[in-house]
Amino acid sequence: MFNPTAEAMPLAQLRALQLERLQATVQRLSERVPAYRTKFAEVGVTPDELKTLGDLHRFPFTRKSDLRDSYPFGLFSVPRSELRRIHASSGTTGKATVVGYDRNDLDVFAEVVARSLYAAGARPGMLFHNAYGYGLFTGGLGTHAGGERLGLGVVPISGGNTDKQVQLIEDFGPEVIACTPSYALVLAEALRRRGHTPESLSLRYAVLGAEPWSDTMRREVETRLGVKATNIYGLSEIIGPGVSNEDVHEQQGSYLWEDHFYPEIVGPDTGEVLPDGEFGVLVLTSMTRTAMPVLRYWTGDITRLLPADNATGRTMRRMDFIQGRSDDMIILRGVNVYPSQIEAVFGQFAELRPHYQLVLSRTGIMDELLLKVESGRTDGALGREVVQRIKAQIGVSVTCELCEDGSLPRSEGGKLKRVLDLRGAR
Ligand code: DLL
Repeated sequence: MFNPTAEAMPLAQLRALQLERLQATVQRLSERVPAYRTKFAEVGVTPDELKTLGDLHRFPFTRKSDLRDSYPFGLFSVPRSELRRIHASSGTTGKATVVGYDRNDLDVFAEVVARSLYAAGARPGMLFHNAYGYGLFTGGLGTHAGGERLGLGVVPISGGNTDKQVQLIEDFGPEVIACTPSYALVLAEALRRRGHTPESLSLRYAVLGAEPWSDTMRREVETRLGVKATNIYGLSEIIGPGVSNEDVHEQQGSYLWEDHFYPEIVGPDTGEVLPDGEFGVLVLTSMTRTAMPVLRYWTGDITRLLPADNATGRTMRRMDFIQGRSDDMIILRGVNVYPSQIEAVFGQFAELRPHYQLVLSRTGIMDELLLKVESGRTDGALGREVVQRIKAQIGVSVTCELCEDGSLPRSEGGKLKRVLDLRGAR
């Protein structure tokens, strides 16, 4: 379901459409959502000041705290009777953030997920093993509806219950699987234990996201499951999964569905818009949502925008892997480090597995970072080499503990937390 009218729209036409849709969104928010009216008044901006795309930076960001402050329905711009679905994320602190969808929003959601799955290699008629969690989390139901829209046969297995997942993969023979990358590795291990080889499995395409991962992890999943894996990105505040997806033939950045979501990259400290190609915080505006449009949402996710690649025919920009979240950034004795940078370095060692954990602790005033990583070899020489390479390539001193296979936490079907911060827990 490659949609050339949208995905390969001439650039000038795309920019004109974005401006028109952004103007309508800003107008709608100003008319219907008091919290936005107040925010606009606070910075002294009015909807008619959005005359070009370059004017967007004058408008305020929306942050997670804005959603919390408006709990539960304060940012909705339709009456409650028009809602057709609600999702929420529990978050680690405080109240859940709640998002609402009307009929139009569910239609947009299914459309962008269908596009994503198509880009990932799925084709009508294939079976789709959907192991994202069903429930208040947007992953399961979101990819489900998109799969149906594309014409896939969806198996709504949800997350967890690994034995059953293995059984259904054996019995049904799905071509497409979707889950978190960390759970894909758990499934791969379980399938191997059942005597399967990557070649014996029916799976061909894996659509992985909802948590940070990297090319290192991609190679692992592809080899172990015998699939082509692509990166699906999204967040509930903007819609859920399906904000962007890589093209399976290219695997170099996820195409942002720019006719629905307007991306900006801003400096984490300054909030200034940065040019394409530079790393910063991804800020997204939903341009076609009606129940709950969100303006300039500060995702906290660090990435960069890449130009579209004409080989696929698309004109929309791509985004790189998420390097980390601005709030996950570890400042270790003055050096900023993201978990993905460390993963990229130890991924260069064939003896190390993709199962790892980062433990932050504090002795006196010194922060310490311990990398625990599974390995077939647990001798000191290998550990020392890892430490040296991290120092040489990232510039931080860490300690490294090589752990036995299977000893570190695994995904139970949802997002896996890799950073354990013990600094506050003395
Ligand atoms: O995780 C939506 C989703 C479901 C995306 C299934 C992909 C697949 P939230 O629970 O609201 O929504 O969490 C959003 O998860 O801000 C990122 O920090 C992280 N995230 C999502 N996709 C990726 C990805 C869903 N591909 C938050 N790479 C986002 C890295 C991701 N991080």
